[in-house]
Parts: sequence; C-alpha cells; structure tokens
Amino acid sequence: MTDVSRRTLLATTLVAGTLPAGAARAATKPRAPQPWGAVPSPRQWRWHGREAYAFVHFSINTYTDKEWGFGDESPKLFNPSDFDADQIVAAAKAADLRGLILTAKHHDGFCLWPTNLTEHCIRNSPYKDGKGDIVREMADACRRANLPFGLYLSPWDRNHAQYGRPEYITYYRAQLTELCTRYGELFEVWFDGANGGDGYYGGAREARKIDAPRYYNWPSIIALVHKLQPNACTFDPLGADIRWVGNEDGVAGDPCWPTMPNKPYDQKDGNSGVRGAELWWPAETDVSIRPGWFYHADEDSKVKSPERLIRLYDESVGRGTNLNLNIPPDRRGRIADQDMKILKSFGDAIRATFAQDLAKDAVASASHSRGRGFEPARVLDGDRESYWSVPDGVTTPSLTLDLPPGHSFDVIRLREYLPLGVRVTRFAIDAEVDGRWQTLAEHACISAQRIVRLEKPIAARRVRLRILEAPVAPAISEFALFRSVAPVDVPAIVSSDPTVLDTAGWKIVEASAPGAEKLLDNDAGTIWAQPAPGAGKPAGVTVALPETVLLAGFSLTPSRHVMTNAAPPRGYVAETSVDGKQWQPAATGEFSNIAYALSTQRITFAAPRTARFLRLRFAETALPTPRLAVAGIGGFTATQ
Ligand code: FUL
Repeated sequence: MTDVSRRTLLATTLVAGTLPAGAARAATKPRAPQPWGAVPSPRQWRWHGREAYAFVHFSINTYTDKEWGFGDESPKLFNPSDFDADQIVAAAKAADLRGLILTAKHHDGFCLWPTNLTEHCIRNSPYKDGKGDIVREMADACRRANLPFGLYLSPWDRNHAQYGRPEYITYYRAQLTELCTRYGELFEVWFDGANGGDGYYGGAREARKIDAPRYYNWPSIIALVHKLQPNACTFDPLGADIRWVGNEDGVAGDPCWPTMPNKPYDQKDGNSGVRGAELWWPAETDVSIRPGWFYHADEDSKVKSPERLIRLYDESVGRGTNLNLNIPPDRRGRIADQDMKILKSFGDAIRATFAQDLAKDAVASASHSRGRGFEPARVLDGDRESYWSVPDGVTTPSLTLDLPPGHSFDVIRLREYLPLGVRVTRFAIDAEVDGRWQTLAEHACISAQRIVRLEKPIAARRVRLRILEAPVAPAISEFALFRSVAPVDVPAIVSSDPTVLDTAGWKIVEASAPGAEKLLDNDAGTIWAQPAPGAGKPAGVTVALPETVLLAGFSLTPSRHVMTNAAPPRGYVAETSVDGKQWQPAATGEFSNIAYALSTQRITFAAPRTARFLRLRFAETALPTPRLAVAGIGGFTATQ
C-alpha cells in the first residue's frame, strides 16, 4: 500500500468515523469551546510564543567586578573598550534566543542612557566622551536583527538621595517614561524584586527599609508601562503580566501552571503555579549562563556547558515557561569568546533538534472530534492558532498519530491552545513499538508547551496522547515528534584573564572542619559547612598554591542558595606566607552584603605580595545561623 492510500484509508475510517453524527456533512462549523478559568491577555499570549530570550546584565558592576554596586561608584569607571551591540545581538541569535532585555539601570543606580534626570549616568563616563547611549545602541542593533527589545529598570536605587521617599517614585516614573518613549517598541519591562537595604543614597550611607508594594504602588507603574508600551509584558509583582519562577537556577516546577491566586507573590507557589487559580500570571525562568549576573573574568571557567543549557531549556521552556537566559558582556562590551562558542553550540543543537517535525506526515485520528475546524489533524499543522478539540462534556479523549515509517524520535512536544485556558490536568503518552503499546510518560500540565525527552530514540508505528484528567474538553494545538541533535562539545577554559589563578593545583593544608576540598572544586553547588564560629570556636582554612606567585587578592563564593540554617562569613582575616611558617597580614574586613547578594566577593590586598600559602579566618557568620557555609575560594595575581 502506498503511503498516500494508507493515509487516505486511515483518514476515512478513523477520523471521519469518530465525528459526531452528521458533522461530516454539516455546513456550519461547530462552535469553539468556551474558555475555562483564567486566560492570557493578547499581550501575554504573544509573550508565550517567545519561548527563550536573552538577559543582558552590563553596567558599572562589569568594571568593579561586583554583583551589587553600592551606589557610590564613579561613572568614570564605565568605559567599554570595544562595545559592539551587534556582536551581543549575534550571540543571542546564535543561541536561538528570541528577544533581548538590557539592564538600563541596576541596583547601583547608574543609567546606561544619557538622561538629564541624574548625573549618575553614561553622560559622565568616558564612553564616547559622554556622548554614548548603550540603550540606543542595543535597541538599534536589535531592530536591525529583527530581535524584540526589552528593558530592566531596577526599582531599588542605591545611589539616589531620595530613595525610600515619594520624590524617588516621581523620579522612577520619569525614568520609565524616558525608556518607554525613546527607544521604540519594548516587548518586556523588568522590575527586580530586590529592594531596600543599605546604600550610598546621595552620601547618606545608611540602610533604608521600604514596604515595596505600598512604596512603589505597582498597579500605577504597570499601568504607566501599558499606556506607553501596550505590547510590553511587565515582570513581576502582583498585577504584572509575568511572574518569577521562584529561583535563579533555571528550573521551573513540574508541573508549572500559568495560573496563580490573586494575592502577593509567594515563592513556593511561584515555582509550580496553582492549578485553577484566578490569575493568568505565567512564569518566566531567569538564569545566568555564568554563576554571576555580571561578567567576571574568574568565572570564565564556570560558563554553563551547552549540555547544561539544553537541560535548562527542557526544565524551563519544556515546562511551559519562558527562559530568560543572561549573557553578560565583558569589559570590552562584547560577549566573551567562550560564552559565544557555547551559545552557538546550544543554539545549533536546539535549531537542529526542532527543525523537522517527524509527525508532520502522520495521520491523526482521535477517540472524539468536535468537528470541522477542530479535527485531530490540527495538531500537526504547526499553527499555534489551530487546535484539535472534542465535544463539550468529553474530558478524557485520546489522539493517535499513525506515523510514516523510517523515523525514530526521542523528543515529544505538546501544546495547548491557551486562549481557551489551561484545560488539561493530566495526560499520558504511549507508543506502539513492534505491536505492543507502552507508556512513555505521564505528567500533569501541558500549558504553553510540554517537552518530553526520552532516554533513547524509538521507532514507533503509532503514538498516542491520552488525556487522563481535564475539567472540560481539551484544546490541543500541537503533538510533534523530533529527533534530538546533541550539541558540539566546548571544552572548559580557565580564564581569558591571565591574572585569575587556576585553583586546580591548590591543596588544603589545614581546615577547621572536614570537607574543605569542596572550596577548590570549582562548583558553587558543593558547600563546606561547619558550626558557626564564635569565642573559642574559630573557623578557617589554609591553602597551599603549587608555586610561589605574586598574590594580589582572593575571592570567596558563598552558597548561592538561601540556606535556612547556615550563612556565609560576615568578614575575613587574610594572611599569606611564603614557607607556611612565617605569616604576614594581607587584609581584614567585611564582605559587602554577602548574606543577601549571595555572590562571589573579590578582595584586593593593599599591595600584591609574594606568597605560596593563603590563610583565611572567619570570626562570625553574616546572619545569626547555627552553621557557617562557604562554596569556594580563589585567588588572583597582579595585572601583568
Ligand atoms: C536579582 C538581582 O538582585 C540580580 O542582581 C539580578 O539582576 C537578577 C536578575 O535579579 O534579583
């Protein structure tokens, strides 16, 4: 039997046979199902189609090697030597990212656009003699490449003298107005949840506490964005179009429902959403390709591998959320070569994997069909606006794809037609291989999309989607099959910066608790933990370098996860030695904001010194917790 006649036969016997009586002859198209529960706004529905886009953290922190600037940094520090917006856009495109969000202002208050609202901006930097505008350059480059553009504007501003008072809100709204009116269309506007705390605040150098929802009055700020930029989705307070996924690791809950209760954000609910809740408030999964959000040369060795990015893709996009992948430019103002290679490898693999839907020529049949316009074959047409549905009251239908021979697949993608709400509660996928049906997967939630990756490719005669539970008739817009293409390997490097020391050859000489090797394993996920230090209970570690170097400073990485019973050290006493016997003081101080920023701290000694041994002692934890935790230490030499 030829393929065509087999398909024709199947189409007449299975599909038409399942239509409701008379539907095949009916001249009128059946009514579409009624929406169920919360549904996306048109703006949110468009946003769901973006899937993955780039976050670009670039600012003063890039030049101070910090994650959170204090707000007292001189604008003169911002001086990209070779800024290239097109190269950054090309990196996003290489990774198949479909938008780009730039940090117009981070917590330190420095503005990347020439605004007259503050002196703390690019006008007072050496970049293009104060005539530069990074927001404009990025917006133009995105437009040239047909890449949607978005902006991040930190509500917390550690530079502004009036932060915490009503005058600052007027300033913030004026900033937003400039950004929403000068740079063309924006697809997303990002409000960071980090707020309050200590800062420079125009020289006051104090801690300021705010009650964020009351202080910012988010509904009015969101309304301002929507008035000026009707297509921009706002992130992430209650009332915004998009919510936070609840972690910065790139992992959405399984399931991750796009609905949430109409109450202030709760991190635990945020990760998995709440089935059937009243608000359409879908999750965005934000994560950095590097440990930090800003570029640091000593993290060149820690760029996530292409394989890791594919896992992140599966755990974010594959669970119906959008992935916001941070790709921070280096001090030149370009994406570092290592990151570029990794992004290309990742993007090539994603493109190749999803290039060809192997189910496209399958024959779709179903236990039920709603009739003309809602036939089973709608799941194969690659159109997110068309869908298969069934008569009202049918909630557990199944749909079978009779596959053309000669293909094997290991990736399955399902999509619901979201304008009718998220309708499927649970589903299973089966495959018929060598005449026997087997269940491949069973999950809760399809939503925008659900990607199921099999351990190995299978060649099935048929595959079947079984809806196991739904409150109403499902509406499925895609059932697609793919063969995954592995990314090309990109070997790790130590650092593009020769002053960054490779800790691979470092040895622990002594430590106040076992497990100190974890400090040197280049993995922020492994933690050296011990009882909190105190009187008579010192904590510390001594390391030996493989050879004597001109040591200019050290770094310390805390656990990047909030730990309930442990905290990083508040401060340090650092000493160095050439022979491991005679010790010289090197530096003493506090780690700035370590307990909240949870980012690597880089401490530069007053002057570089010849050393082969480094000893660090910690007197107390940064928060009153029973245990002390440190993820890593490192070191750097003087600039050569
Ligand atoms: C966090 C910020 O504190 C980080 O610096 C970064 O901007 C991240 C995307 O959001 O809350």
